[in-house]
Amino acid sequence: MMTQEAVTPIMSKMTEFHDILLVVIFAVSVFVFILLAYVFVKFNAKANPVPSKNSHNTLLEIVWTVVPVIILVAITIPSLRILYFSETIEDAEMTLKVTGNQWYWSYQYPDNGDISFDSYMIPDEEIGPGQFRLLEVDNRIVIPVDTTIRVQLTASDVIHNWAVPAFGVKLDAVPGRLNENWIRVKKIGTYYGQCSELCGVGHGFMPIAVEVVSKENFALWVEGAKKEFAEGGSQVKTYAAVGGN
Ligand SMILES: [Cu+2]
Repeated sequence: MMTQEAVTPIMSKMTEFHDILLVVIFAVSVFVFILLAYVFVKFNAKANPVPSKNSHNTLLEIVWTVVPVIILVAITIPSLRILYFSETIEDAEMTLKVTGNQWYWSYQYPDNGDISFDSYMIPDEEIGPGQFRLLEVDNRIVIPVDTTIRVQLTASDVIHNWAVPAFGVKLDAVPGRLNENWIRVKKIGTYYGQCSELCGVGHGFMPIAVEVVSKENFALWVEGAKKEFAEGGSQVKTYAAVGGN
């Protein structure tokens, strides 16, 4: 609810957790609202002309300290569980290396013939019908469906952040560091994300577009992309451009 449809195991867990938190937040808000309303009605100057002189109530103070602490600890446990889950990469079938640059992304496929390319946003004046403004790129990432992919992140200049909401990935790309995460996308489709670390004047103009295709079509794309990049040639890097639909 309210988040993009979850297409990876990490995002499924995050969405479940989000829906639980929503109930907790709602319950706390309603409780506080009822208390306030009670005070407004019962203790205003008209209804309660002689105010009480109490300034302490030990039991009440312990309760209003301990109960929030219990709630926070209860939230921490599932939260940390998801964090560890996202950082434990089991049996990755391939690696996607992502490098943030001012202001575009570079992608490398070390397990697929070491394909590498840059991915720039399509500027407004070149945007075509059906393309999302500020989200579409010249070279989309293409990855296979139902495949565990290790995502490695770094940057060449300043800190960027590779964030794709439907994948539940939002991780800093830091110069001199290699951060890791993993994805396993269960649904063929096109997914978008954006740089989510303020990285300079072009921060809002380095989107992420990911095309998730069947394993067969991915193999086809790899063959096409290898040739294109070897020839240092044209911008034919999306799956559709090498004969897909
Ligand atoms: Cu950036």
